[in-house]
Amino acid sequence: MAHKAGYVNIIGEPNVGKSTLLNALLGEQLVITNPKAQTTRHRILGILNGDDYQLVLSDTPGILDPQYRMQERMMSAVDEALIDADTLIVLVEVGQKPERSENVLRRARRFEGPKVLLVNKVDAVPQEDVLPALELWQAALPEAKVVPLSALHGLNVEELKAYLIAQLPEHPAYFPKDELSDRSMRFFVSEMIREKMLSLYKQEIPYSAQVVVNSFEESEAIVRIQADVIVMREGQKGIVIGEGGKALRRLGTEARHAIERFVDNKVFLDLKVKVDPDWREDDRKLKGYGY
Ligand SMILES: Nc1nc2c(ncn2[C@@H]2O[C@H](COP(=O)(O)OP(=O)(O)OP(=O)(O)O)[C@@H](O)[C@H]2O)c(=O)[nH]1
Ligand SMILES: [Mg+2]
Repeated sequence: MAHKAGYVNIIGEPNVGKSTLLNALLGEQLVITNPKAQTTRHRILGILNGDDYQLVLSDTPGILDPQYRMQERMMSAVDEALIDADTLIVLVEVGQKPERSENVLRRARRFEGPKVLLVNKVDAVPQEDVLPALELWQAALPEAKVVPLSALHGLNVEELKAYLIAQLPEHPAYFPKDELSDRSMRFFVSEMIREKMLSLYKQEIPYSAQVVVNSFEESEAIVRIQADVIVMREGQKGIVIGEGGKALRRLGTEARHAIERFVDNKVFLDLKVKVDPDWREDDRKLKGYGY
């Protein structure tokens, strides 16, 4: 049987459910999701392997007008995903207005291959609101196949997966067939810590923070991890640590539980908080952090 493989890349505004969709298609909680916007900062591959196919899915950061260097790097990651896509998924959420989504539509129109526009979160609105939304988006991007979706509750996810696999081009596998992602365990650990920061801290703290895993030592009985949380100001460091270290302990405990589920082992997590005022603007540092 001929082998099929291709890239299917997901783009959209922040918070529309791109990462939730990637996880749903993979059937695994691979990438972090969160009700706060700008959860995803990198292009992350999730690879779905079958005997005769390999579907390489890309999650990307939500499209925005960049305000600082890190956000510029995030938008470069989006634009890279438009270059190698065999099929483009444009994800929008029901209620979103096409006329306010020019940043997304402009990129979608430029892409020359097949496009699927998914209207997500249809579980969250009355059923009679869905059809008008589909019609609006079909008019905005006439060449796209427009489909309603609930990435969270699985509506149309299996159908979408079957469609994406069916239209893959004949091609050898791009990655070893036992790989689930292009990213390392250390990367996913840092993401899980960052996701807990999004949940636990208000306002600018999560957006000013970077997490770096310095060591990851796995033995049969336990995984020992040391990670730094890097923030931009002393005041933020104080908030992350909290009174008597309470907030940092809570972050450590919640992150540890998430990491334990991910690695399926006991975890010892040592978290340190550091200040680096310009990490979001400094090209060399951003590069070091994988942006
Ligand atoms: N009701 C409902 N909520 C959803 C659905 N899909 C995603 N969500 C929620 O929407 C929020 C954002 O989801 P994410 O997957 O993190 O969104 P994203 O597009 O990756 O966001 P960024 O990475 O910040 O750009 C989370 O709270 C999800 O649980 C859906 O189908 N229905
Ligand atoms: Mg995301």
